[in-house]
Amino acid sequence: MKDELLELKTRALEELKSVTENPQLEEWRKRYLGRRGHLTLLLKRLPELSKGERPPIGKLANEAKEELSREFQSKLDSLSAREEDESFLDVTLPGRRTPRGHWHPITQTTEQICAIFSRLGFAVVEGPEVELDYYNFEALNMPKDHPARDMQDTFYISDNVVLRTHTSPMQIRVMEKQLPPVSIVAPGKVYRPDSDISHTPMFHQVEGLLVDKGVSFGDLKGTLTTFVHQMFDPDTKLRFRPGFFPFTEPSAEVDIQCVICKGEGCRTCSYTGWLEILGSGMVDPEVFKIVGYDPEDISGFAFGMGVERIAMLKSGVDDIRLFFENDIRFLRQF
Ligand code: 2NM
Repeated sequence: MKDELLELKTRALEELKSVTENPQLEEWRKRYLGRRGHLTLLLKRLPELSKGERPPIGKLANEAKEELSREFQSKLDSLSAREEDESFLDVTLPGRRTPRGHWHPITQTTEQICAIFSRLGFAVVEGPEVELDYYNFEALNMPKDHPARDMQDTFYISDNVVLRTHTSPMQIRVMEKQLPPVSIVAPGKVYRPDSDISHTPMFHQVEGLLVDKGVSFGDLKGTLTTFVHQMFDPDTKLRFRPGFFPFTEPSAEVDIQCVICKGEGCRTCSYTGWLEILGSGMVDPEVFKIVGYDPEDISGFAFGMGVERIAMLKSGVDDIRLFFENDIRFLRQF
């Protein structure tokens, strides 16, 4: 039994040398030191020995068990130390990148529009979304009984307070405070109670105003042509069509050659080759009188555009609602 014991110990220590992983080590422990392990079973056979043999073999067996347990523990320590080393000191791991966000595509488009007008000398002004009926309608030549009020539905907060339906109230606020020359653009959220495939109850606009001595319709055309050429392809064709707004006379709708088919005719432009992107006109003398400007002395032009529509045309997105669902997989693409 003594030879058996020594041989067992040698074999166990030899096998332990080749153990490199924790599960393998656990297998080894079970095989030799477990309840049904080789060494345990051998110890159980001690009573078979004669009285004289039992003490020296017993001692030898206990020493073997202690040695194997010690070696097991030191292997366990070295394996877990190696694991820690690897997780704390592996200098070949790539660095952790800080996740980077970006502005919402509508914010990006708003900034692009405003940047173009900034370079043309326009100041960017912002104001309240909850607005007095006076600034949203009355001062823009739309008194309470005016049929033009039906042109767009309105969210009313109270009799005299509304959610602004356009950003033009800002232009009235600026003209009230400041004498000509005035050149401003007003970006921001506007609200109208429509909701279907092509309308959301909140959307974004940029409206602009330029007032000075001798401002002409030619200045309007030149400014908006420059804008379109900077926002879209520099040789995009434009078309000025007669239109109507209560606050401008004359008024013009601005079409651009379809950005998808370049005027050939496609689904986006309803096979007309043209897309409407702006409303504009010479400011009505009535509006100037309301803010205390003398229409005999100065003149001006104004314009307004929907930011979502421009963002859709520039990016090829065909459903406005995607901008408001905030699905990160959609937004990440901008
Ligand atoms: C538009 C179209 C035409 C406009 C007019 C004014 C103001 F205050 F000067 F009278 N602000 N914005 C205007 C003119 C807006 O949006 C389609």
